[in-house]
Amino acid sequence: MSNWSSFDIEMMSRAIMLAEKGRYTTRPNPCVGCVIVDDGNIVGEGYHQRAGQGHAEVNALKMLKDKGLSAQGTTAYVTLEPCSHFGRTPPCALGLINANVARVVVAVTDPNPEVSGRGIAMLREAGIQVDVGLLAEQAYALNLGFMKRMKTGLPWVTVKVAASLDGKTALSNGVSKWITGPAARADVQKYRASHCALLTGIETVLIDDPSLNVRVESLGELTTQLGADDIFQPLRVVLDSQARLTATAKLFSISSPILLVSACQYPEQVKATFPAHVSCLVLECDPLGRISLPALLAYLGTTANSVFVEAGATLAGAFVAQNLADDVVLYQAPKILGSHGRNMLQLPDYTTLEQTPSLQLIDERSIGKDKRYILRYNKT
Ligand code: AOF
Ligand code: ZN
Repeated sequence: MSNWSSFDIEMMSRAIMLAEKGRYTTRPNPCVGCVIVDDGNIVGEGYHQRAGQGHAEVNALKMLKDKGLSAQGTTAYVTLEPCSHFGRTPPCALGLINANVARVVVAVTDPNPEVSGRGIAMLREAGIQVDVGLLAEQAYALNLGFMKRMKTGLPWVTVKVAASLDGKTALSNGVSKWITGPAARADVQKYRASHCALLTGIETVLIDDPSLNVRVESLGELTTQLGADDIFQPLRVVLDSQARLTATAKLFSISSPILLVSACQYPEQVKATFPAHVSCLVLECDPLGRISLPALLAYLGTTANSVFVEAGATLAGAFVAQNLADDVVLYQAPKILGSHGRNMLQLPDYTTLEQTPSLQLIDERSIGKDKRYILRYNKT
């Protein structure tokens, strides 16, 4: 359908706004919002808060029920196709059918192979009018990671870089603290909090000894909105091809899960000192002895919608050079570190402009005294 009324647009915008509230808590499920309208009035609304809990439609229908209202003859606006499968919860399509909803407006179809059009078919078979495609682009953008993983089995990859105006991350002698300011660093915490997995390399762990967790106190108003218990700690992934890491790393002192990926087994006596929240995975290497990033992403894609790469120039550059990044988030500080400073990305020597990565600027803004650019790869 293409002739949407301004009322339809207003209702779906509201459903998208509701879906957005689940951004930090629904993973690996998608963010979904639902608004139920009776005769031009919103009578129920809801969003999916957590995997395992009620879907958006169920929460919206519950609001009606709590008010003692019937959903008979109503219109439901849903940002994602209602599910058709018995997962952790029963099918939402069935819930809408049983509630006698008259019309369902869907923003985007659900690429989950368990659903993928069947929710819409179920509704139509039950005689419900279903209109699809309203504000599809915005609704799709709510769940880039979920959508990509459902379609390809791979997570959405965002590579973070913090650099100077001249694209350097450190002086030639390695001095790097702090290139960007506190506001940019707090912004990074929000990125961490919204991702399923954080990825770094052994060099960064050995040199910087990061915790690589979400620091709740840095999330500002988000914590009051969510409650500290709702803050999700992503899986921390370290690429350590030669199995060099030992249990003294600061990373280990925080109890959220860690995955160490190497090309050979860790020595048994070292492994024995790893705490229980650490697991190890051996993956194949490329001819240069680097862990295969496609194999890594295929593995992470079994559970993670999104991966946030916070690594040095070699690993971050490898994602870019191998065309495996979806977004680059670049924090740029108003500093100049000089031509001998360290490059932000280690990349091949391109000889034609056609070989260089093709990026589109999605967003550009000031964060404190720094700039943040979100660049998206144009994939063919
Ligand atoms: C909907 N409404 O609000 C959401 C949907 O494990 P479950 O039972 O929670 O099912 C998860 C799947 O359901 C998820 O992969 C996606 O296909 C769909 N999510 N569907 O109708 C919702 N969150
Ligand atoms: Zn559902």
